[in-house]
Amino acid sequence: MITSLLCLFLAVGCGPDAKQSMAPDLIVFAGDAPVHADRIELPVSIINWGAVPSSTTQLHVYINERPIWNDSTTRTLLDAEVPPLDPKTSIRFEVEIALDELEPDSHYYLLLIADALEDERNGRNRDYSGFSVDEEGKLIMGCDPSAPHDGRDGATDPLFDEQWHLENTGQRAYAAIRASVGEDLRMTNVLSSGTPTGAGVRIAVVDTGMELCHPDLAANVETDASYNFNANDWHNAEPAEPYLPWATGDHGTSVAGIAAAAAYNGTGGRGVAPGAVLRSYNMLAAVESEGAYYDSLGGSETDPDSTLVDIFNMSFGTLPGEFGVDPNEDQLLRHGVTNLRNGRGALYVKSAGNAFNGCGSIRRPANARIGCSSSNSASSHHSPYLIMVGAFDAQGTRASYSSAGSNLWISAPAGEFGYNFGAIITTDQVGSDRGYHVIANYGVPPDDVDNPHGNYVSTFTGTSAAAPNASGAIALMLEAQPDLTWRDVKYILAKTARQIDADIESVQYLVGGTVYTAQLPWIANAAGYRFHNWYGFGAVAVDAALELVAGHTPDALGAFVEMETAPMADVVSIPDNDGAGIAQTLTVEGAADDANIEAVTLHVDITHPQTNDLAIHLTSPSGTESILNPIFNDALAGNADLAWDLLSNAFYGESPNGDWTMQVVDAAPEDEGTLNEWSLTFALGTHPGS
Ligand SMILES: [Ca+2]
Ligand SMILES: [Ca+2]
Ligand SMILES: [Ca+2]
Repeated sequence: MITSLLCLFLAVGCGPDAKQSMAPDLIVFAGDAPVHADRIELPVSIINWGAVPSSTTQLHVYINERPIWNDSTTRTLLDAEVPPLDPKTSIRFEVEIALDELEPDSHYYLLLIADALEDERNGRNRDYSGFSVDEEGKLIMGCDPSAPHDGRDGATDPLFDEQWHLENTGQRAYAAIRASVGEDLRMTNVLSSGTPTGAGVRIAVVDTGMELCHPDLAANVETDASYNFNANDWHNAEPAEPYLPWATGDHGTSVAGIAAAAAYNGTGGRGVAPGAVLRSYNMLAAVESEGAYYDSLGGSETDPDSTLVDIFNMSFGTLPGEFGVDPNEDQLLRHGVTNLRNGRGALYVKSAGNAFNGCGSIRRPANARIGCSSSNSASSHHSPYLIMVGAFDAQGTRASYSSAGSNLWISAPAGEFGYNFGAIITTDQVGSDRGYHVIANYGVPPDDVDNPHGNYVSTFTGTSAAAPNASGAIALMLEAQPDLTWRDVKYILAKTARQIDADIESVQYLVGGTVYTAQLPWIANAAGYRFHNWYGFGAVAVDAALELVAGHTPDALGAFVEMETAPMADVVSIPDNDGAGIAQTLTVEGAADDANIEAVTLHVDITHPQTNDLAIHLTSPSGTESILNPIFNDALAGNADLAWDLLSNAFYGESPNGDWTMQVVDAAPEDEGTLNEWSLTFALGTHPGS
């Protein structure tokens, strides 16, 4: 069950204090209105997702001239009291507004206020992008295809010079501090030759929505391929038009531009793969998120047909605390890598998470150095079918928020927050009065010479921004060689990744008088792959990846074999506050002599009153060590029993045969527990030249 709340991996964290959760408490949506000679009748739908406590709560819908966040002078054109609305119910009613109140070529906002909800900035009481009135007086909902464009020289992208993530020249990217030259996607050859562009490769942006008519996206949007899961709930919404009604940013519109905004068209910047084919599934805004999850990720052949997708961009996470394998989700992803792309397998590209700094409970000094919640601690994040993407900044080191974990595959640029240090410049909701910049007072202004209509932002960040950079890079690879399997793509990304931040030091503490290593430096495993829990195999290096694609025979990694060991089931005490911990060895035999590890999953069962005091290390027969769970992992706070699956990519390419050692360390005094059982599952192939 995907019962946990999905949340966006934008700059804000994914957790109890998250300011951007998937579901606002209330959603309001305006439909197409009949226009009379003197007035319009605007249908308004409101859905109470269940957080607004009772039908006695007073709701008001306002139509304002401007969003309220930064403009207290906005004029209210209409104030309508809404009939009582119980949780989990929706209502539709009509408001009338006189045409002589509205000005042509203007945009109007719906504001929903519930008297029981106080904070207007937390997404409860908030603005929604209501409607525009064009010059002829016609009402336009959502993205306006007739909105003015930049009209610049079509051979250029005016914001490209500031897009450090594509070509880092030490620019400021509208922030205070310059970027560090060369810390980018290393795609100089692609930029100078103009190819490949990702042409013909289909990317699904599984997200909040997408403005299909955005001037830097429209050319790449596949007609009638997108899907609005709320078409039945949002009156008059088109099924193939998944735009988001709120005015203060559409996460999916910004994610889409990073992967595949158009190039050489005289507007905005450009995407990594400016010729890729885009579609949007607004799963994160769906009222029924569980069905939408499967339908969005390759599990549906109609309404929508997601089986046609090559790359699923998943810039979202589940809230930490889902530790077991979800059999349905496992089956969905397995179906996708087995059957889609004519059996070559779809690519599932997922954000690692933004929880490095976000300790929801106790924050210990170690958390500042090794992170708060591990990326390994969320449902599905241990799936070998995913490509988990961490974030680096314009200085070429880990972005401050980027969750660490042995489950990471690769890192991609995403930056910081765009104030002191640069973030990502990408597409924003069309118009200077809609989008992320409405509530941010820094970054590229919505009237800048290179952003004259406010269609772009320079403050988009989080591992949400890293994933679409990787998706774009994969689109380039798939155009260059459409026969690559999903495993070929992972192999090439790992093989060509660029080591960044090479001098990270290990982190050691005295635990009960023993020196305990809580974080490793970069390691090189026995197959020659470098790995670090902050970056996976390193930063995506596009030119190098394309060079290897050119010399790589597709489907050359041998049969994909999954092999599970018998469990080690001796119940043993975990020594309290002891840096040596308890270690057990499990002997693996029977894999082919030439078998290469593609992933290792540890299933572990532990009983302990404070599982977040525990670290879990795994060492391969070749002597490669990986920390699968760091000490003081905030995601475990409050869990006394762990039946957990943890993925490590650190052993990629090694042989599985031999003695595997697992170590469990309890790093805090008091509270003692037992290790009950563990086993390993291997994904195996046979790699070229090994
Ligand atoms: Ca452009
Ligand atoms: Ca905007
Ligand atoms: Ca203890």
